[in-house]
Amino acid sequence: MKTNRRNFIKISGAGIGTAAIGSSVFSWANGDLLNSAIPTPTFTSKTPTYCEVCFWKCAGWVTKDENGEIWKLEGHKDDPHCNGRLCPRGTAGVGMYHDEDRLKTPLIRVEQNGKQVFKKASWSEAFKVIGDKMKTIAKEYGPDSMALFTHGSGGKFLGHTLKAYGSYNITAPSFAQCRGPREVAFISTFGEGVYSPERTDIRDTRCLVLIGSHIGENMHNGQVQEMSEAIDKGATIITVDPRFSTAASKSKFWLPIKPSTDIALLLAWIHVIINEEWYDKEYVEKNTFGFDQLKDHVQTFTPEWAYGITTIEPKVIRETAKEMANASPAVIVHPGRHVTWYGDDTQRLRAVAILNALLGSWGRRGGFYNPDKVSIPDFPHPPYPNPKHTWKDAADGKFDLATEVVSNALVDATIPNENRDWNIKGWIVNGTNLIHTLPDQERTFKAIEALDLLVVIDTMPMEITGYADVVLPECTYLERYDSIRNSPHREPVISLRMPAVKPKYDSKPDWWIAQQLGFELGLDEYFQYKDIEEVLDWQLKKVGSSLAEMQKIGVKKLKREYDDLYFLEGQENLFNTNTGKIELYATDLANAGFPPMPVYTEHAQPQPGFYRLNYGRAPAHTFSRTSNNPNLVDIMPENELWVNPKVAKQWALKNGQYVWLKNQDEKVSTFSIKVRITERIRWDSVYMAHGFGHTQKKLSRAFGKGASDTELISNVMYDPAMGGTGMRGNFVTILTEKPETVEAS
Ligand SMILES: Nc1nc2c(c(=O)[nH]1)N[C@H]1C(S)=C(S)[C@@H](COP(=O)(O)OP(=O)(O)OC[C@H]3O[C@@H](n4cnc5c(=O)[nH]c(N)nc54)[C@H](O)[C@@H]3O)O[C@H]1N2
Ligand SMILES: Nc1nc2c(c(=O)[nH]1)N[C@H]1C(S)=C(S)[C@@H](COP(=O)(O)OP(=O)(O)OC[C@H]3O[C@@H](n4cnc5c(=O)[nH]c(N)nc54)[C@H](O)[C@@H]3O)O[C@H]1N2
Ligand code: SF4
Ligand SMILES: [Mo]
Repeated sequence: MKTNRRNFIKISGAGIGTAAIGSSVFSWANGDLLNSAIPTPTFTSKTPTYCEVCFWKCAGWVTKDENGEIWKLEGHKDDPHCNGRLCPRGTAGVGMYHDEDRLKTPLIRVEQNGKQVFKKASWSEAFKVIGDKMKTIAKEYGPDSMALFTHGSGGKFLGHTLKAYGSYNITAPSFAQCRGPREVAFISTFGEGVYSPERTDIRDTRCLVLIGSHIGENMHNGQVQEMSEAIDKGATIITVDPRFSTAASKSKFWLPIKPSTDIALLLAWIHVIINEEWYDKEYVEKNTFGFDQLKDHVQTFTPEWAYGITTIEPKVIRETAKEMANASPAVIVHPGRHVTWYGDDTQRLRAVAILNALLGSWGRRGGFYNPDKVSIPDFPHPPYPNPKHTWKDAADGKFDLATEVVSNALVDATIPNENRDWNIKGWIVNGTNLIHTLPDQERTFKAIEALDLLVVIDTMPMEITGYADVVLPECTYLERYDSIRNSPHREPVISLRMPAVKPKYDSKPDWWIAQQLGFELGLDEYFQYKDIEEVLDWQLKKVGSSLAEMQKIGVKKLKREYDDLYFLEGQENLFNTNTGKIELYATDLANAGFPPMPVYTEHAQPQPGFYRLNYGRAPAHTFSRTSNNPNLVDIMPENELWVNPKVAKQWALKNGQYVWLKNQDEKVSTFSIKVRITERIRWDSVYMAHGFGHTQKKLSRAFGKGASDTELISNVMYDPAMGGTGMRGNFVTILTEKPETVEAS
């Protein structure tokens, strides 16, 4: 289906809420300043930071007024992640600091009159409980029976403590619940991953193909800005999404694909581009391995074949393939980010990688650039002990191609299994609300049940803190130093976060928590520094700066060592794959027993009366972490259920009515969700933003607001290659009457 701006205006005019935010998203990226109406106070001081509201990590400044109160947060103009502009969530980051529901002191679980309660504790009491338990675990089961789940900046410090203690079971949900399949697929194809920020050269692209990626609702800052810039410069946007997303509204082509059938579309595009000889012949000849096998492989995957599967007309498939070819090599078939959908995600992302290879976009301007980063040396410490077990020992040879630790495999390794002599016995959970983050909550609860020790480090009382033996309150990013941000970009760049204000209550930074826990465990030799300033200054001096300099400038760009942002004409390219070429035929997948070229698998479709549960991002929120933020609650207090008018009619639903949902496994949503009737969703699916439906009563603004998608994701489609948790194979039916729900915690 072709769209243009006029018919978007019509649609968004008829819609509500998100549609309005949707269009403002891009005007924000075009440079409208959010804070322009605020008068400047008489005296201000500025300290550098980088944002922790999401993982794009934009660098910025914290400005304080004459009373030393935080007055505003703004973007750092030298920072390529943000180009001087924070997104609305980033501007509202100060709400994390002000939130009166914050964790205030360490808490220890105790029994009182036969009931388990949290007792306020001092830090030394809390460390004593944790240290004693960790020493017992090390003695009885081995130190590799401890695991660390961590998401966010402080993970490096705690990871160091865990490795010094003797465990490498350190995992972030951003691999197996998020970008893992694309990293594995791109490493298989090009010998390198996509990384974060993505190495997509969007600002100079002439054609951007978004498959699911809903940039604009997915508010990763620099990426939204570059897409806006590309549109202004006349780039074609092609969006493949069963839902009319904000990105779809900016697109020349919107392909409302039948959910779960993308691989068929990708194979048909590959078929057309090869058979019409629209690929970059010289590039393919010179750089790739396996072209002939690929050509044979796709012969039957015609647009007519794909039409029957995807519902996308053959003419549209050919026309969009031609658009891509016309733009080549300045074309990006975007790899997406949260790509754990249907369990065959590595296969889908391989098809995406192959398409980019055929169009010659890898290593080319307007395609994928070669990023560079500053490597920050570790502060000197003795070597870490070698652990006897890692998660792989519990995975029975599964997920062989995983390039990072698989969170869900650590959960499995925690659930006792009589065929295994090694189980995980203790978790430290830092900055990840596993109850909302991992699908199949029953499994998460089963693992938590089996633990001897659960330590949770968070800024807020979240669902996961309710299950902890010990809760440690971290101070917010505005109150602390952290590790140097050295993410890869077009130019190597570093950024400093330092405290703008003193930690509120009895909260402490992760670097301090990690060091004190190290002392408690007798690992003093690994922590031979007075404080973090000593470590940062030492590290910064190694890379040509200093703490004093970074405190003043916040962001420092360094020179690229080589002129290799793009491939040079006439240059021989060597890729880090088995063949040294871009592998259209993936030898590592073949060696591990997986299909070396992408295959389409048919997935289950909803039964009558059920709808596929689709979910995604809301521009004003980040996962479950901002739903209590006083500044953001005002913009979006709850999520809504997008329902097609045809479905609404069948169920006699009205706009604004509250309903409950029940999935294929009889899981019922704890809370109700408000119906939003809209043409923007297909009739076979319903849609909601992730991150709502909090059951933690201590979240005074977020408790009971909206519904949780995670509660309804009990069917997980595991990616056999790398352990990713496909979450989109769940179906829900609508309950208009209040069911007997579980009592919330
Ligand atoms: N505001 C905001 N922005 C964020 C975040 C946030 O929390 N808040 N989180 C960040 C993070 S960590 C990530 S990983 C990214 C995630 O953002 P993306 O990687 O862009 O999004 P996905 O979750 O993969 O995709 C969601 C889109 O996929 C569509 N979709 C559903 N099923 C199918 C299908 O079968 N085929 C196709 N083609 N499309 C389908 C949905 O309709 C929806 O529009 O967002 C980042 N940006
Ligand atoms: N059902 C479902 N599951 C998903 C997704 C989905 O869309 N739907 N998305 C997946 C994706 S793409 C990702 S990347 C993951 C994200 O998963 P998570 O990162 O686990 O996401 P959040 O739910 O925001 O949990 C973050 C936790 O960190 C805490 N926190 C915030 N700031 C700080 C801090 O400075 N220090 C500490 N110690 N804690 C802090 C918050 O209070 C919150 O408890 O979730 C994945 N899981
Ligand atoms: S994109 Fe927004 S929320 Fe994310 S780091 Fe940047 S300013 Fe913060
Ligand atoms: Mo993510």
